Amino acid sequence: MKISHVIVTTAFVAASAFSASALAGESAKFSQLDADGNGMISSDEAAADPKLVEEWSTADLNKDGQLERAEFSALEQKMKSDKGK
Ligand SMILES: [Ca+2]
Repeated sequence: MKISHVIVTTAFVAASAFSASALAGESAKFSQLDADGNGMISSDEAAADPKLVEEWSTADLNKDGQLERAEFSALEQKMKSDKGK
């Protein structure tokens, strides 16, 4: 019981560290686009990046008109995998 708890906690910490470093990799571009620094890229801010405008409708996963970090990160992953084709 106690050991499995430690394993779960360790796995969670490892997963968090992984996603944090993945986010750090994306953050430069994200921060650059997030002109007002509110942690979201609005469609106005996205206009600075033609590629992002092109992908906007697929990138805005929850259709709230803003890209949060997770959505931006998912887009970067998608663009990377598209390139590999
Ligand atoms: Ca959104």
